[in-house]
Amino acid sequence: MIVNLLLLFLALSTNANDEGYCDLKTKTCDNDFFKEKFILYDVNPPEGFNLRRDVYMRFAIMFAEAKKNKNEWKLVLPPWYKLYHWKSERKNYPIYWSKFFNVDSLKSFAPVVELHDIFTKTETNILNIDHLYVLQNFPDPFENGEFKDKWEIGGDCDYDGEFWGYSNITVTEIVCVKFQGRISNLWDLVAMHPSDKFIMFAHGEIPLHDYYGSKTFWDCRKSMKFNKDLIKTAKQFIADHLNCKEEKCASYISVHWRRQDFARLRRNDVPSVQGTVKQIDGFIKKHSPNTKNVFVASDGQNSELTQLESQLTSIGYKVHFFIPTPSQLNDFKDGGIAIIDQIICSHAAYFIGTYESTFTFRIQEEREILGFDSSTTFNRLCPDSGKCEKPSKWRVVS
Ligand SMILES: Nc1nc2c(ncn2[C@@H]2O[C@H](COP(=O)(O)OP(=O)(O)OP(=O)(O)O)[C@@H](O)[C@H]2O)c(=O)[nH]1
Ligand SMILES: *[C@@H]1O[C@H](CO)[C@@H](O)[C@H](O)[C@H]1NC(C)=O
Ligand SMILES: [Mg+2]
Repeated sequence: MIVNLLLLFLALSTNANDEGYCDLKTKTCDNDFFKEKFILYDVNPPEGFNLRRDVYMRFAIMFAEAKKNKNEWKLVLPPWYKLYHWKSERKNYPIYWSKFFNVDSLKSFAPVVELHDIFTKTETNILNIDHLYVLQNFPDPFENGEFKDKWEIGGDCDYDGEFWGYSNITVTEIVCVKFQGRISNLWDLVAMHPSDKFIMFAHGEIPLHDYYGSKTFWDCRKSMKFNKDLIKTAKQFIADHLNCKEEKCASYISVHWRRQDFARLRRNDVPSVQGTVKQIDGFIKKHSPNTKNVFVASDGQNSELTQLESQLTSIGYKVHFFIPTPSQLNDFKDGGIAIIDQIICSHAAYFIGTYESTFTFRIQEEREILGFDSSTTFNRLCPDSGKCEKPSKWRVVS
């Protein structure tokens, strides 16, 4: 009874003041947790880190917009777990967002919390999700030739994730939902069970941005600042090896040379080693003839990287790679090393990317935010032969 009265009081006091009266003034309100509500999401297991960053933005924008209408739901940041490309992680423990991002900066844009923050607040040893909505595509997205926003409950589905390896996350009810269109329509699903406290969406990659490339999109993107240690390490590398202490460097060009699955499966989009050398040389001669330093970010194998390096060196360039020490790798993880590569690429005088790689897209956005001229950013490696479409330009909006 006393507890109920307390809850009532808390509910009234929040209504009276949406700044969180209780939390700020009395500090006795750790019990705030009783009235908070949380939405978790997960992404199709095989998706990579950089698409997941875009999925985050869709959810973060959905929550930031809703917060303006005093929405009480918080977004739980899904830990990074068993990512396909992160091969050096032997133990597949979940990695929290603070390892890669500045979570305070994320919070300045949207009401987000790390999963461990809600773990420490539950009273039992179980985190129970009231409804887990498993999103699925419609078999035919075009009805009468038209793509329309819609959703429909029903059909068969399974949750194909693993709750980030936590066996103490449980679910009361799984709901299968065919869904297409804008992410803000997920609020209709949320509204079906207003007394839920924890809900979750699986296949969070299915809903789309309400407005891709809008000012809000870029505000969100700007809030995705990296973890400070990653920035520091990248800047130290740029200062030590690439002779630059500015934000916009003139002393090197950068290349994102995506290999692995791209080199195997996308021969029409990515060049051979020789083709890469020829294009980098041609690009520098045309745009920046005095540049000697070439920074290469790549997921390529050592043998390919050595070939690329020796061929570029033989025609007079100095090639740089960020090669982590074992302790840096252990500390930053594969994901952190990839971010360091991205930061170093972002500050270069010119950037040449890989066609349709989300890793490249994230670098291009970073450069837009830094204020580089778009012509220095939206350049791509072409296949050795055949057509080579120009990359799309997504310009920053302020
Ligand atoms: N360190 C480093 N890792 C890279 C590099 N390029 C790719 N990777 C790794 O491979 C992953 C790339 O996968 P995604 O994030 O899916 O990006 P993508 O595969 O280029 O793009 P899509 O699959 O088309 O979405 C990264 O998260 C890295 O782990 C690179 O230049 N440096
Ligand atoms: C679930 O397990 C993890 C690790 O085993 C633990 O850190 C976390 O606090 C647990 N969650 C809850 C709600 O007790
Ligand atoms: Mg990928």
